[in-house]
Formats: sequence, C-alpha cells, structure tokens
Amino acid sequence: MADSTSDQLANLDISEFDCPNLQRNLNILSPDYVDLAKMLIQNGQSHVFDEWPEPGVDDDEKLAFFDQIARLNSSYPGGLVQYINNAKELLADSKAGKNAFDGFTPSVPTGENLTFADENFIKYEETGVKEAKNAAFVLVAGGLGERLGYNGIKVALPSETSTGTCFLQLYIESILALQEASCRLAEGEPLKEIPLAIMTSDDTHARTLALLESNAYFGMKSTQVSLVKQEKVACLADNDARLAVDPQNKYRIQTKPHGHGDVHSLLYSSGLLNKWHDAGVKWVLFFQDTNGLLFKAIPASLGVSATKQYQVNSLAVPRKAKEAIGGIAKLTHADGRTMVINVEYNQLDPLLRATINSEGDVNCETGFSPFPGNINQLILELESYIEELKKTGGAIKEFVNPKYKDATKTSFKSSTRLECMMQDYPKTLPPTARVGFTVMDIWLAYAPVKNNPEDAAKVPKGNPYHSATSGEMAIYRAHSLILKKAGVQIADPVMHAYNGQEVEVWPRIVWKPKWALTFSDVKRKIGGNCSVSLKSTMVLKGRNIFIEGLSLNGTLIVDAIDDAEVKVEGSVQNVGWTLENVDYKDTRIPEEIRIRGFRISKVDQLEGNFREPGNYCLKP
Ligand code: UGB
Repeated sequence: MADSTSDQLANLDISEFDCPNLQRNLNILSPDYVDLAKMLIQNGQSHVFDEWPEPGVDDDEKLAFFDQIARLNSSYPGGLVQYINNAKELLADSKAGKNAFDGFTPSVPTGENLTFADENFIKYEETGVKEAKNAAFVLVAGGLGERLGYNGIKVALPSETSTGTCFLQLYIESILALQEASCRLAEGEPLKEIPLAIMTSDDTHARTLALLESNAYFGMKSTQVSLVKQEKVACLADNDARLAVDPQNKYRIQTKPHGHGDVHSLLYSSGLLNKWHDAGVKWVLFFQDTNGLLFKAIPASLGVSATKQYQVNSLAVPRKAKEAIGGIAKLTHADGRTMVINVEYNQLDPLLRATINSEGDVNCETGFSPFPGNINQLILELESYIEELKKTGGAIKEFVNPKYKDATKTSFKSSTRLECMMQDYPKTLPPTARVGFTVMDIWLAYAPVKNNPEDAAKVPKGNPYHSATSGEMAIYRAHSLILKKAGVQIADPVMHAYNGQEVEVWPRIVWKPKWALTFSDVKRKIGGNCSVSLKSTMVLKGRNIFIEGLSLNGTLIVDAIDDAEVKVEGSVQNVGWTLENVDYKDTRIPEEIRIRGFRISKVDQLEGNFREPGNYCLKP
C-alpha cells in the first residue's frame, strides 16, 4: 500500500466500523492485514466478511484470504483502492450506456503501406535487420485460448506439422537468426544478445517454463529469457464494484484475467525496461502467441520504425469486415483532439453505426473493411516508452463488459472484471507523439491460431478461419509465394476442405529462420531455373544451403550445420509426403493433429544431413 494510504489507515479506529464479523477476528491479523481490512471496509467491501465465523474457526483460511487481498493489492498499479474506484466509474459509464468513444468520429488513417519484394520493402528489411541488435522482444502468452479450446499452452502447438516446430521454438529461432544477422552487419562491435521477455499467467507459467527447460531454451541462453507473470484481478459482483466472493469458498475473492494490457505495468515494475535501456536497447517488439508468420513481417516493420523514428508502430493487415481483429482508426473528437488507435472488433460496428456509416462494420469496394486490421504486433521506441511509463506506472486505460440480467442494468448474470489491452498504450500519449502503423500483405504477416475447428467452420465465407488448419496452410503459402517472387516456378494451389474449412493447399515449403530472414536472403540462395510441384515438400534447415536449378517433385529435406555449405541441384523425384484427412472429433488422434483436420503421411523423401564442416553437393 502507498505510504500515505497506510498512514491514513493507521489513524482509523476499526471499532467504529459496522463490521462485527471482522472486529471479533482482528486479533488473528498482523498490523498489515488490519490495514488491508480497514481499506476494504472504507471502500464499501464489508460484505466480504458477512459469512465469517468466530475466531478459532478456519483461522488459516482467514489469513489466506488476506494473503490473496495483499496480492491483489500489490499487483495492480495504485492498489485495490484504485481498482475499486476505476471499476465504480467504468460500471457507472456502462450502466449509463456511455461509450468510450463518445464524441469521437472515426476516419481511415494513413500509414505506411508495404508491398512485399518491392524496392521500398527490401530497403526497410535491410534497415530492420541492421537495427535488430538494438531490439528486445516481448511475447504475451498469458491467455488461456478459450476460443481455441486446446488443452495445452498455445506456444507449445506445432506451427506446422512438416517439421513439428512449435510456436515458441519458431519465435526463439527467429530472434536468434536476427541476432546473428544483425551482429554480422555490425562488424567490429561486440555481439549483442537480443532479450526475450515472456508474459505468462497462472494458467500458462509452469508449462511455459517446462517447455523452455526441457528444450534447452531452444538454443537461446536461459539468461536471455525473462518470464514475468501477470496476476488475475478481482471480480466485481455489482454496479457498486463490490468484490465477488467465490461461491465455492467464502474466504476467496473470485478472480479473472485482466487482459494483455498488463504487459506494460509488468515490464515497468520488473525493472526489465531500465535494464534493457542500460544495455543499449532502443526498440521493444510485442507479439502474440500463435502467429506463425509474424517474423516475416518484423525486419521491414522495424525498418519503418527506425526510418520514421516512430515511438509507436502498430502492424496491420487488410481487414475483412466483422473479422475478430481490431480496426485501426483515426478518431477525431468534437473538441479537436485526434488519435490513431485500435478500435476493438466488438466496438467498431457500434461506433461506425453511431457516426459515419449506418451499416456499421462492412467491406468497401476493395472487398475489405476500410480500416486496417490490428494484428497486435507493436514496436515501441524504448526511451519514450520508459518516459511515459514513469508517469503512468504502466496502467492502461481499462474497460468493463458486464453481462446484465435485464434492461434495467441493475444486476449481472455473472461477476465481471476490468480488462485492458496492450494496444491501448497510445491512449495516454500526448498528441505530439509519433504514432504510426505499417500495413503488410496478409499472406506474409498474419495467420493466427485462435479458433477451434467447429467455430472456424462457421466463419462467414471469405473471412479468415484463424484455425490450426488455416495457420499451417498459411505458412506453406507464404514460403511458396516468397519463392515464387524469387523466380521459382511453384505449382498453383488447390482448394481442399479439412475440418469443414476450405483452404488453399500449396507445396509444403518451410525453412528455418537462419536460412533466410529477408527477401534478399532468399534471392541470394536460389539460382538457375527451379521448380516445385504441388505434391512436394521442401524443408531447409541450415544457414548455407544453396538451391541451383532444382526440379522438385516429391519430398526433399536438407539439414546442415552452419559450417557445412551445401549446393542442392538436379531433379528430385519420389512419392513424397501426403496429406490425409482426419476428423477433429476422433479422440484417438493427438489433439494437436486432429485440430488441423489432416495428418502428414511421411512415405518417401530425399534427405541430406550434413554434420561435418565442408562443401557438399546434394544431387539425386
Ligand atoms: N493474453 C495474455 O497474455 N493475457 C491475457 O490476459 C489475455 C491474452 P487473444 P484478443 O490479432 O487476432 C487481440 O485472446 O484479445 C495474450 C487484439 O485485442 O488471442 O481476442 C494471449 O496469450 C485484437 O485487436 O486475442 O484480440 C495472446 O497471445 C486483434 O489484434 C494475446 O494476448 C487480435 O488479438 C492475444 O489474446 C488478433
């Protein structure tokens, strides 16, 4: 508790409060817990003691109750008093039907629109790789993934099943490849390790740590990785922001996740931001748990941040109307204030209806919403980020979304809580802040795994499924399209349905991030007339693999250590690997496979393993 609050509470005489159940238990409480009890009563929470029996009964549980209160108090910027006050205000606004965007009119903002492989894009990628040694990465991975309904943690899911590389491995290998490439460009300077922070929660912490430890941190030094755990926040039972007592246990307050916005206060309070600043970090890049394409977008977008000196750069993709991703909008208030900010998907439609379009969230003539879609990859400039957090402590503007029993809005169907989103960080920035965004092709930048097969199959036709099926297929499509741009003849895709979702099936092409991070890297490693047929799978796992005039009709796997330089050429013909439909309801099949709707049958392949330094040629 803040010192001034503690002093005020110390002067209060608890016997004057009308709370007999607490008063008769006072002698079991430490002075700190007595202060917490006073704070609760002062803030309209005496009901939490309604069911408390006399001293001597459940004393341990009573102390455990105060342990929980102490945790809830210390993990929220401004403590529980602030939480309760914020809740009262937001609940009153919600009851009055007041919208957070009242008085604002949305319009379509202008940002940096990038086209893959053009001159501009290549230039930004180069700048981004140079700058990467000054970056720190932050993965928000505290979410349970209720929409996906997967039993494990989402970062442990395979991003694709040709190699089985899980999301966390893909992310770490991408960061290590960026670190290596960036430091190589900064010849003569000492090697810089790019830090990675992972925000976990009670739902994900132990399993994330176990995944890292059982895989030797996927090649990263364990000291490079920091885990910060978000706490849940107290649930609220009614419009007076009375804390909800757990129906199963009268000595506990119900809690729920507070949202990904917690990442800012945690980075600040953990001291990581200052540590990074002292180590020369300039950029902090935030990303989500299941987007297998995101590192394809990072070099260019970091290049944009560095070139334009953006304090905030949000990555975006063209958005389909009603897609469950926020829309980036310029909001202009009647009093002249403006900001460029994410309007969350559930708020965009009512805001548009109330202001500029009676039809709400609809596509325009391009076939997309005019508002770019937020993919929640943010690049913040560290110096100004720290300055801002010194003022706010990392508190992010919150919202509340109570489900009312009826139109009187006097009671809730179930308890609610305050929530916050990491992309709302710019809301407290002054209008002079340099806030921009970068729009990329969807196929290159965004294919999250968020929806379970049943819900994905119900997505309106033409909208992305955001499922394990579409997430994996998007990885193959992106690699195929990149090679196509680099001059490789790639067979056209076919449409096929898996788990009731029609997806484009391309050749299954995957490479490790160290093989190529940028389009220029790809072009350097491909030569001659190359072609890949639709039935093909190609996996490249080495830094120095060069493809020369290859004709691939089957499966080719090349795995080489860094000191082995391998040239692959000629015509590869074999039965290859095939895709077999499986049903997501078939519980005999492992969950991470059946949620995709297909299984890869690895029938035949040409495989080259190069474990000794040297120059090699792989030719069938
Ligand atoms: N997360 C946490 O770490 N802690 C939490 O308490 C909650 C989540 P969801 P959401 O790109 O598709 C976001 O649930 O919130 C992590 C944007 O708000 O997958 O519905 C969680 O582990 C939206 O504007 O997404 O929607 C995960 O890594 C749009 O950009 C991440 O936060 C959308 O993502 C996102 O959580 C999108």
